[in-house]
Formats: sequence, C-alpha cells, structure tokens
Amino acid sequence: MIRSSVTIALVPEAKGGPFVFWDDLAAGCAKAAELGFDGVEVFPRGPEAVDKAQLQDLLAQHNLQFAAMGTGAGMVVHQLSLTNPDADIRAKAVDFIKSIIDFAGPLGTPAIIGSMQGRHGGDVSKERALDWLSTGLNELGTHAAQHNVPLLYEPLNRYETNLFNRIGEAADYLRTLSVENVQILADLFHMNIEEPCIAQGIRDGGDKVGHVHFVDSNRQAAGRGHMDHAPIAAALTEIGYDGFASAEAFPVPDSDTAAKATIDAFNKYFR
Ligand code: LER
Ligand code: MN
Repeated sequence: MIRSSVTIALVPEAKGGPFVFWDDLAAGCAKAAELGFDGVEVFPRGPEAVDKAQLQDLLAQHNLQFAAMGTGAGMVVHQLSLTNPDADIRAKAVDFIKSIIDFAGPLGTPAIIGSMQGRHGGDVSKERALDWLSTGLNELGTHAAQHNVPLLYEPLNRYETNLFNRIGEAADYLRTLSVENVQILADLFHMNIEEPCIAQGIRDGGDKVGHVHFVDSNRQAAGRGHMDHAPIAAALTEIGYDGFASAEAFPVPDSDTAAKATIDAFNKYFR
C-alpha cells in the first residue's frame, strides 16, 4: 500500500526551498500526525544535527514512519558532490552521504542522493562524471546494503543536473551498477519538466522506483497546480509501487495549508 509522507527541513541555508515543514522536528511530527500522514521525510543539516533519541521518541509517540532522509545539505552547506573534479571533495561527499546512511539505515530508512550527484561540464566530460557517479553509487549502495536499506537516486530537471533528467534513462543506467539496491526517487516536479508523459515515466522506472516526491506542477502541494495526478497514481499502482508519496513542496501559502492540501490529494488519489 502506498503511504503518505511530508518533508521537514532543518537546514537554515536551504530557506526558500521546497519543504513543507521547517526548523522544528517536534512541531512538524505533531502536525504530520494530526493530519493523518503515515510518515515524515527529514532533511537535516547533517547527522549530528538531529537528536536520534528525540526523533525515535517523536516517531513512536505519533505513530509515524521515517520515510527517507535527505543529503542535500552536503551540497547546500558544504558544496560537496559525487562528480566534483577534486578527488578530495568527492571523497568528502561519499563520507557525508555515508554518515546519513549510518544515521537512517539502522532505523530502516533510506538516504536520498539528489543535488549531491552534481553535474558534468568544464574540464569534466559526461563520461568522466558518470564514471565518478557510478563509483560513488556502488560504494554507497554497498554501504546501505549493510543496513538492509536501499539508496535513493533522484533524477533532477535540467536546471539542477545534466546527468540524468528522466526516469527511464536513469533506470537503465542504475541497472549497469554492480549493486542492485540503488533505486529511483521519482519527483513529480522534475518529471513534469522532463518527461513527455509523467505516467509513462513512472512505468519506465518500473521496479526501480523506490520513492516518490508527491507535488504539483508549480512545486506547490498536490492539488494546487495543474498536474493530473489520476493517471500518475494509476501508473504507480500498475508497477506495484508500495513506498511513500512524500510531499516535497513549497510551504505555500503556509506550511499547514500545504500539508492539508497534500493529504487531501493523497486521500483522493491513493485511498
Ligand atoms: C531538488 O530539486 C530535489 O528535488 C531534492 O529532492 C533533491 O535533494
Ligand atoms: Mn525531490
């Protein structure tokens, strides 16, 4: 069964980004539970910035699942990426992502690689960048497998990466890795820009789809843009997807309204 989730961002440097709840883990969890979400996705400044005992208490108290944990602070705060031309920076990127995997993995939760994938350009050819990406994903997938969790790789739109923009090409690429547990995060906002047909993009991902960012065309909460979520929900059901539809959306007009709009849309399309 597809489960609902909502994002909680704890990264001051990411202010203005597409996250529903901000700054306060306890308040975000309480509101998520009150609205009936199944889980929360946490975007931390780093693993040490989240009190693990407090998070576990909040999840238990509110009967929430821990859907996923983002690594974007590695890029936003520390400018690290898996395809940086500097080997030292690539190694630091791997270490940062490992630290998130080691925080979330024992709780059964996957880490997300989105902006930390980086891009090719300048002196770095596409072939070289993809080689570094594969090296990183193989090492990090192996690391995640020690905790029996997948690792989530997120194709982004063309303005954020030039590595993989569409789900089908990313799924084909992930099948070339030496590890099998790297799955796709299908973000409907990026797909709306890049896919000829979002539902077909989901079908192209097939069994590689491991997480969904559930949002609308304008990156506001589902239902506040012009995306038709019905065929997308049907495609997710068709591929047998049973992960989270997680709201990574702007807190527009405010966090509570965005969260309420999301859960209403979730219930309309998935229940
Ligand atoms: C970035 O645009 C995004 O969608 C995030 O989920 C990546 O970290
Ligand atoms: Mn996303």
